[in-house]
Amino acid sequence: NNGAAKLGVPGKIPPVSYPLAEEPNEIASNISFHAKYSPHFSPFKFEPEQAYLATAESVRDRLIQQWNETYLHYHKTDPKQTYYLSMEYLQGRALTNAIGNLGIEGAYADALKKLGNGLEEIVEQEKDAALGNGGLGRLASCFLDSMATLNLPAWGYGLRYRYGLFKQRITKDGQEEVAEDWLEKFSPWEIVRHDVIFPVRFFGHVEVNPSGFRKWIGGEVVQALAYDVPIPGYRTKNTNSLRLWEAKACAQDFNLFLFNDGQYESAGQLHSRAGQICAVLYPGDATENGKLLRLKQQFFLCSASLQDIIFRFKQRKDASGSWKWSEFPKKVSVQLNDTHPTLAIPELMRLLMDEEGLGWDEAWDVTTKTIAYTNHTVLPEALEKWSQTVMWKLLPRHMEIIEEIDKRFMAMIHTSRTDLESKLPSMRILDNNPQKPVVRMANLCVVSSHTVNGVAQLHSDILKSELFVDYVSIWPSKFQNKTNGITPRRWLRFCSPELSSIITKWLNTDQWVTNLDLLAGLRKFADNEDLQSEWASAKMANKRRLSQYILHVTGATIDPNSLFDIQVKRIHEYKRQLMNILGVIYRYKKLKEMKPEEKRKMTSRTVMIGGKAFATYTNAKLIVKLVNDVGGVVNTDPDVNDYLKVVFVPNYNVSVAEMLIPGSELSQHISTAGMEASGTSNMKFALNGCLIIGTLDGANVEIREEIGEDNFFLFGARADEVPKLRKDRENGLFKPDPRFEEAKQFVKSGAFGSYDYSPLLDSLEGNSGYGRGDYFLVGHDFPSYMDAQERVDQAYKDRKRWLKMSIMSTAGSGKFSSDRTIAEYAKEIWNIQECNVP
Ligand code: HBZ
Repeated sequence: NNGAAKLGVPGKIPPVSYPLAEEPNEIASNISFHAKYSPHFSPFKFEPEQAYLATAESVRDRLIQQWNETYLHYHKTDPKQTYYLSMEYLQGRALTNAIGNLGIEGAYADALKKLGNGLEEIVEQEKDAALGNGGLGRLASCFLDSMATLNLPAWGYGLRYRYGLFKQRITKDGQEEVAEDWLEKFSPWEIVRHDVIFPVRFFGHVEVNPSGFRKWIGGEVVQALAYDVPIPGYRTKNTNSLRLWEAKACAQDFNLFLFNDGQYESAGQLHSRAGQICAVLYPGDATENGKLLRLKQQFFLCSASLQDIIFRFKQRKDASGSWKWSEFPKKVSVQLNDTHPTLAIPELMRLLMDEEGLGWDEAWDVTTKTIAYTNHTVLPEALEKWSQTVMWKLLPRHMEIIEEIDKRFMAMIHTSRTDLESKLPSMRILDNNPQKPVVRMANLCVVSSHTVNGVAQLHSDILKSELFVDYVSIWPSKFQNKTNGITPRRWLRFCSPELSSIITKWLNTDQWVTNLDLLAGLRKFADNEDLQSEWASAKMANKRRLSQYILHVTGATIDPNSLFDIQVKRIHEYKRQLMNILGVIYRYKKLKEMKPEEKRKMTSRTVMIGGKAFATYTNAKLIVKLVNDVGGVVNTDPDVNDYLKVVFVPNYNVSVAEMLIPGSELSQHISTAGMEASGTSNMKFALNGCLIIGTLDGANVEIREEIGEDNFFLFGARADEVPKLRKDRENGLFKPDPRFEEAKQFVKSGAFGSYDYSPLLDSLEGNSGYGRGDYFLVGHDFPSYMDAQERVDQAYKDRKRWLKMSIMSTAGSGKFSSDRTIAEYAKEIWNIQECNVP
């Protein structure tokens, strides 16, 4: 282990002169240089694919320079640093973001033109890095962007999955999942650090020596190898790192004897087992094997990251040339992105006690002052619980530590909070139910973290009043809210350059890109006809671009003059895509019944729905199938085609979002109140001047407050009404709206084919139980949803009013910058300051 190299501290490399190109001719020659001397294809080819890689490598040179300066500066100044631990990052593409943040898009576009290529075409060559599922993963990526932009010494840690989120294909049977090989043709954005490698153990047993010292030994050991991805800030030198771990076996794990004996599979068994760890994002965990693999992934991330963090802490010695462990929380803060990296808690305890020789109290003090936890869900089925049996097998020493934490927590309750004794069964970390003993990861996080936060005000309130209510009385100041945010760079400045220039022109500054509150300055122009007409043409340009894209990927022709109504997010029953499509079905039926003169009064709509369903989530997949089938019928029905089109947008991902959101006019955020922790696409749509139809759920509540209730199409039950509505339904008190019945009946009649949709339709019937009895209250909210849609149609007919509402949405979006969110984390949880690279 070469410490200096591990830190990336320059000094060993002899001075080198490699001028970074500044003007288009030099850049063009630099790109050609990469095409020639770091070739990835046969020579003499310079097609878009090669041009992309050469361009990316040329941009990467600049990032590496800033990156090295950042490393060195952090090393010298030794500030307190935050480490964001997340099993997921949804980075999307990097090229536009990198040149945009560096402020060299013009020069690169000109350079590429000289080489006969268009920048737009080149950036399309890049595959999305989709190392995440949805909102939680994309949030982590937005946070990285803001941490670098705010010059915060903060790093991300994650896993380098070989196959990220699957590619969604739509066939006649609905969704099909295909492995997505984002590394197939090499990623220019990752740099392997062959010198940054740590051992990670699994299985084995705990050995106790005569003095009572405990040590975890045996089992199997794999190596965690670091791959670093540069994270440039916007117009700043600070370039942080996203460190992704890959699992590797050692050469000595390859059994040459067996291989030479012809037993090829046995010979490479350890290599193939190591390879499984980072093979896929979220391996199916329906089987015992799947569960074990997912737990291995989680521990692998935690152990490698903490070893690296401790190594760095020890490198940055104080003046006396050593370190004090009590200083650790003053130099290190660790944020857990949901419970997925919870094992960081017992692993930090183990490293401090068994490897560094600290006693329990000292180790516990360091751990609890270091770790903070973000919760992203209150859905009971999404709260992680790990089988104690599996944990004892895979991580015996960690289970000892978890038992001890649990024991000490109980002792504390018995001695100082006897009033909570009756609550202990649900507050404990261990659930020792003999049928199925489990570890409750969220409870472990709450007990062991100095801070616990929710991701929107309503969600944080629910955490305090329901999920974690009993802990609040012990540690009232432990609980905070940190309303999510999105990066305005990717989600406005780069994805909608047209609208961005208009904003810059009217605000007379481009400072809004890093100070999003300045958008409020647009309010006073919301009625201005000139702004409105510029706004409308930027929107129209984006709608045209989107129409071309839809034609390209689905073959559907859509009219850019129709209202573009979009719902894109993971498919889940609580997000209620089913309510959306039933509304469309009702609309279609009515259109078919109308006389031509009645039809002509209707607002013409294009409804786009997109999102991936988890591979084993049957009802979610049925929703995908239904939307596609409805599209198939509606889009080929000449009776309605001037008024309605329904498109399922395949393979929704970050890049597709960058195309859809700027072209949207109405977006749907219609989850059952209390179930969507925050939502973040709602913020992206509002920022792009798209109006929201939505429930009072998650961040919708705050968005509506910021942009004004007149600019938000609200409907549906409030979170506090939901429990009673479910009860009422059980008691037979629910009376369905005729429109709801008519829509369901129309599906049953076979209007969209003979496919068996009964599991979906049945989920809306009955009166009890989860997944039955319309748990998500689609029936209850349907009439107010349809009324809100009626208000949308009316509002769209008044062009001036609509444009004003659209401008007001953008103007009111300042709060939802992830810069604001991250500044709050830095000040109120991490206690870190900016560390500007000179
Ligand atoms: O996190 C989402 C919430 O549903 C959404 O409301 C919120 O805005 C967002 C960011 O805070 N949660 C997820 O995206 N969750 C997951 O993707 C997930 C992944 C693996 C799991 C469980 C959940 O095991």
